[in-house]
Amino acid sequence: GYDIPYCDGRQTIVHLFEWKWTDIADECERFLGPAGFCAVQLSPPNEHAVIGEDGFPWWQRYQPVSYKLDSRSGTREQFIDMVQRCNAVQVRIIIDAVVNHMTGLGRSGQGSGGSNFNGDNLDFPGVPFSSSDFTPRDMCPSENGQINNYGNVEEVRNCYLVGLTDLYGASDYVRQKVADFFNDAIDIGVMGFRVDAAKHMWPADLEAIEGKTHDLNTAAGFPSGARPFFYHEVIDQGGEPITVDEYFGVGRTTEFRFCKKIAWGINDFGQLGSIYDPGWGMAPSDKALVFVDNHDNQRGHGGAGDVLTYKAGRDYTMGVSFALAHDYGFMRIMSSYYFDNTDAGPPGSSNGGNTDSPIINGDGSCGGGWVCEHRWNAISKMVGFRNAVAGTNIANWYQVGDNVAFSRGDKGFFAMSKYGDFDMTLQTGMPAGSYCELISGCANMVTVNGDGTAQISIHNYEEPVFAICVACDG
Ligand code: QV4
Ligand code: CA
Repeated sequence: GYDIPYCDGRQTIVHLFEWKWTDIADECERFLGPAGFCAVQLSPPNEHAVIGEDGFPWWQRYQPVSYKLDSRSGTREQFIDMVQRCNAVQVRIIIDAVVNHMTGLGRSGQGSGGSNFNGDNLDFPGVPFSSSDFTPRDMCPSENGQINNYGNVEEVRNCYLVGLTDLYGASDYVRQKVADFFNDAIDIGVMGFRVDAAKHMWPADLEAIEGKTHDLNTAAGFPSGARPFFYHEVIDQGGEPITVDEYFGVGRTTEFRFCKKIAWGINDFGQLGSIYDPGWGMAPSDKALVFVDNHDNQRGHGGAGDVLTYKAGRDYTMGVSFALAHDYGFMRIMSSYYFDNTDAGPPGSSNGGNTDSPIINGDGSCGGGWVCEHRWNAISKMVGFRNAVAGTNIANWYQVGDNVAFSRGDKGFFAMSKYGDFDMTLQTGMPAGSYCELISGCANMVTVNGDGTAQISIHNYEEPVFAICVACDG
């Protein structure tokens, strides 16, 4: 199926939002491989509009001009080199695939790869796409051709999303062009795709496109017959006719309710016990792609509201740590750059639209405008914890007031205390032994007794998180 990542048991994707390919290749080698990450989700790698009049915003990359691998993040050659270098250290590459639409109406000129285009004329010679490749106007029921009413399925899928020229996914030519784009990436060695705006595409069109894709490249280390990994951006918070389950046949879906659940749970630990809420229509674990925040909802775009971000650093550390300790869904971590202006592109971009590289400080943190949440101490350690406990379920649940703890089968034990002040003997479910507490870097050694109990202590206000596991010592 399309819902299985091929990561040798590694359990976490990191979205290196707006990073350059050369920097991602370096990051795979110097950090992501050793830390046990499964994959990197890229910003859209294909040619996009260049929108200087709005200061080269991040969202220009969601306005495709062609499927040439030539974007603000780098050239085709740089892309290929990144894929190869990351694959070599077991870190896979996932593309953010924008295939519901091309640029907005009113946009024209030259894309990031030098192709000419004219949005108003539905003319994208770099593919090429022309007017017959866009959804016929009479298939869109709204008066102005735009999506205004999310209660009307035809409108959501056949009209223009915020003025973006909508591709006609029922057309065999369009399907083939998209599949060619996917296959080019697969043949280079990419593992998977985040399908942008999938809610605005018909599941049958996605099924047809995915059916045309190649198996993953065995020369890149994938098993023979392995299908690409797909997760679909479907913002379903209940209350609309389009629901995540319509997409389970074509892969996983993004589970935006998880973001809210985590935010509410960190606010009130009493709610942490029902993070996965099937009664609310949340995707089952093996269909859910989960995250605490993403590039949209961290800045007030799609799915925003009640979301933790790097701006609430301590709460964010708790939210991501808890999410990584939990057994629900396949996890993606957001890695951001600092922003106040929600349109702002990456560091350096206001000056001509290019991107500055992150600076890696001596203590492992990032500088140069990059937040690098994936390098935060507790978060990166919990990535190792999640790998070590993969395949186990939550057991030995304890939650009283502002403290929570649980085991993952008999392989690991996690605890969190909101104000960093906790001392208690708890059942860990783990074999007797002496364990290194991960977040403290083994400064705290923990003894699990013959009956599985252990003294659990947390005395750290900034990182009020505790984790031990069988297969992650040292
Ligand atoms: C403007 C007007 C429109 C007008 C149009 C006319 O607002 O009313 O019709 O001009 O040309 C940008 C601008 C937007 C502009 C549009 C078209 O913000 O004002 O329209 O471009 O030029 C990102 C940003 C959008 C941005 C888009 C394209 O979030 O603001 O639009 O990129 O540059 C829903 C969807 C969900 C979506 C979410 C944001 O269900 O699928 O909205 N999320 C994904 C991505 C997201 C991206 C897109 C989809 C589009 O995660 O980052 O939108 O690819 O919830
Ligand atoms: Ca559409």
